[in-house]
Amino acid sequence: MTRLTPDMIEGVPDDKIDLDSRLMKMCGKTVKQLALEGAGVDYDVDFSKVRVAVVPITSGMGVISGFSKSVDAIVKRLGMDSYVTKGTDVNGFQEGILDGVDMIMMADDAMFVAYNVHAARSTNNSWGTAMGYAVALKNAAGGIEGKDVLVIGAGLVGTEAVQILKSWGANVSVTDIKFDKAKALEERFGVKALQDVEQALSSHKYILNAAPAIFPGRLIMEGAVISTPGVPHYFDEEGRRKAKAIIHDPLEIGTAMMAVNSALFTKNA
Ligand code: 2YJ
Repeated sequence: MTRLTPDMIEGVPDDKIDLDSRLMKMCGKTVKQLALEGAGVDYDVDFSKVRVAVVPITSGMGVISGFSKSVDAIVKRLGMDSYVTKGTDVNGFQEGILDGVDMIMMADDAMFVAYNVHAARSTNNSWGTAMGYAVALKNAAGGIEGKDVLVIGAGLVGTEAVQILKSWGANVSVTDIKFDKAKALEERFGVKALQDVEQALSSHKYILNAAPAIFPGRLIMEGAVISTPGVPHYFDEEGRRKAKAIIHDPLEIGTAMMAVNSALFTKNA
């Protein structure tokens, strides 16, 4: 899993109007609307009574400057009542519990979770990212059932994305620079593993990229819709011109998806 750097999340969440207006243009929905759809809810939900503690975690490679503040801001934008705990790690967790919060969000180097205290259930960022970007792809593609979709990357996010897209009736192919990883998903989920990444790219209009990737413009299909949580990724001018939509943000879509899903475990809305 890629470790975010302060650079990547500087200014996250960006001006809300910016991400929401970009998403509106490409998908016809805001971040919150996409997250609600991903959680299986087709109406607006008032989250103002949901209290969230974001706990900075110092273990492993330590606190990423701006990370907790960004998560806090993203969750606030969904209308939740959120704050960053003063304490870190277990101390911060306990601070949230004693404050009576409904949800605790925290991340170390391997795992980022939204833990719903009442339901004793957590939503993790791999699923949140896969679902958030899959819903965005589905909306930008005008529906995904029966369409050929390429998932690039057979890691944690790619594995979740393959299952989600397949469950929506897409014809899913998966590719990975380590072909045996793609092959393993073929065997587990009955999707198609493709070895030639260039060939796979140039023959797909709908792509969910869950890996660091370079997208040479000559391989991008005219009108392609590329939903790409994977970082770093690079598109040249030709690729940007040919693609109908390139959906990306460093943190917000996956985080919003996790928070909304977790909140709905106990919200009888
Ligand atoms: O609390 C902190 O500031 C840090 N412990 C945050 C660590 C954030 N974790 C990562 O960057 C992970 N590699 C995964 C994040 C997944 C984002 N898609």
